[in-house]
Amino acid sequence: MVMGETTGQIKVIVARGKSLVVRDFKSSDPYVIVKLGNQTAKTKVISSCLNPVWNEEFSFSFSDPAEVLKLEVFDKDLFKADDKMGHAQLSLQPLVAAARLRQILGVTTNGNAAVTTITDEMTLRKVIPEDDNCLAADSTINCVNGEIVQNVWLRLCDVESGEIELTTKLIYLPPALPSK
Ligand SMILES: [Ca+2]
Repeated sequence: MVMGETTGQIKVIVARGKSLVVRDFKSSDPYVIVKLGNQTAKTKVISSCLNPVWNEEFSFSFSDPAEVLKLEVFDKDLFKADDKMGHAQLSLQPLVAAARLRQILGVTTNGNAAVTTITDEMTLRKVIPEDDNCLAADSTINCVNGEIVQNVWLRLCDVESGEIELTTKLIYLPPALPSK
């Protein structure tokens, strides 16, 4: 951990898209804009593809409580404004909460060998699709080689079809706020 650090850091991997909508004649040229607070990142454009693979990684800083991660998908066009292909969002709080839990339990383990806690490879938490999230399927938060990782398929809103697969990884957890 970095001393004096007040914000956390996460890595967002935009993995791929599935069944995206047609915005040109037969296909689209999709790219994704990812936003967290006032930070913005953009994937490359993949030409003529409705099931694109990006596998691009971005880092964002965040504080606790974390802002909501927002995604917008567009079809790149050369001679007119890019067309919308839907949007989605993901709450980072389950990832942050899982990391906090691991931190707390990790500290306990050091002083008490009898307590069985989190191993290097296990599922910490499951997040299920609900009305107030964009999940297309159950999402798990896992501890993988000591890193807290969430894999998720997000269903795009305001569009006929399309899903985006993301992986979020916690790089650095901000200090917990003092309790009031
Ligand atoms: Ca296009």
